[in-house]
Amino acid sequence: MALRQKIAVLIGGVGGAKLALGLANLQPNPHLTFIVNTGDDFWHLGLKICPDIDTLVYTLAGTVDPQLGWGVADDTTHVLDSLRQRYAIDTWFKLGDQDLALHLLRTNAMRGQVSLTDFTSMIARRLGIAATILPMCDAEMPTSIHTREHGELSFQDYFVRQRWQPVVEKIAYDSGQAAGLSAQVREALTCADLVMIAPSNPWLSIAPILAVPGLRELLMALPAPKVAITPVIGGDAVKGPTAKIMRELDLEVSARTVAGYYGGIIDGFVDDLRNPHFSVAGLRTTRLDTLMTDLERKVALARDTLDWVRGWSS
Ligand code: FO1
Repeated sequence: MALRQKIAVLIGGVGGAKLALGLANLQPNPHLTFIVNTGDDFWHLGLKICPDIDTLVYTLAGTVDPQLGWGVADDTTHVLDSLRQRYAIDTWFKLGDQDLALHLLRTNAMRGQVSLTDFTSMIARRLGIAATILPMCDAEMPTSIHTREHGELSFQDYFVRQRWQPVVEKIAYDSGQAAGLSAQVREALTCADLVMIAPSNPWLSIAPILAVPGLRELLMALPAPKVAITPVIGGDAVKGPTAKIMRELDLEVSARTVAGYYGGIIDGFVDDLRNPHFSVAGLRTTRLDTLMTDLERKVALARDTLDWVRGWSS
């Protein structure tokens, strides 16, 4: 492997950001590129909101709200309060004042034809983030959720407004108007010594990335090892609707199901110590502690995963 290892990570929001922090604190530090889900991006109150990108940016900049896992720590809500109290606007989507600053800047930049890729790189540099953060693509590819109770819902309507309670019947990944892979995503994947799939929700966070035209095919053709980490621990997800969605889609809630879902893409799967053993022909598996409750455990999971993959070539 190269002296300074190049790692590309497919990643969603809160769950994936924990692994990102572990990777970012490794010594010696690898060259990291995060390819981030934008299927949950939306326009709200005239602003372009990119929750997963922002969660990663705030996490790596050290400013994320530690309780929520998204938004800025100790943020105020003067703008939102004013919208609600003075103008009777339904403020179902919580936007703190410092967070709003980023949405204002991004909306302004995009109106000026700056791409989301360029804007995100500029913000990451400004906030002193060493890693490269790339949106999965520059075109809008909104994920929509078909529910039993309300029919088709936009992602944030389902996730935040309805608190992911409606029963999911189908998830649709839009690739209609996507321009395809950006040059930056293509280069990051092509040059990577290792590709990782973070323990993010496979159906809500990783599948939209895999739906970017050309990305799945590129991944499958890469010679570099590709490894996913389980988001399912002990028959449940640490946080969020992963297990609930699996049940609603009639899938067994297990790491094996997730490994099968990534079949044809990954060579290795990091399962959790607490899960029952399984084996899949042609897939390397290991079992580690994937519950990233503090920084030490985040770094340990990142380090142990890299050590495991390094062992493949010896
Ligand atoms: N999640 C919530 O559950 N409620 C919110 O009001 C909310 C606001 C919000 C604002 C900015 C941001 O970057 C993220 C925000 N999130 C909120 C989290 C986010 O919408 C979801 O976790 C992701 O979209 C799923 O990955």
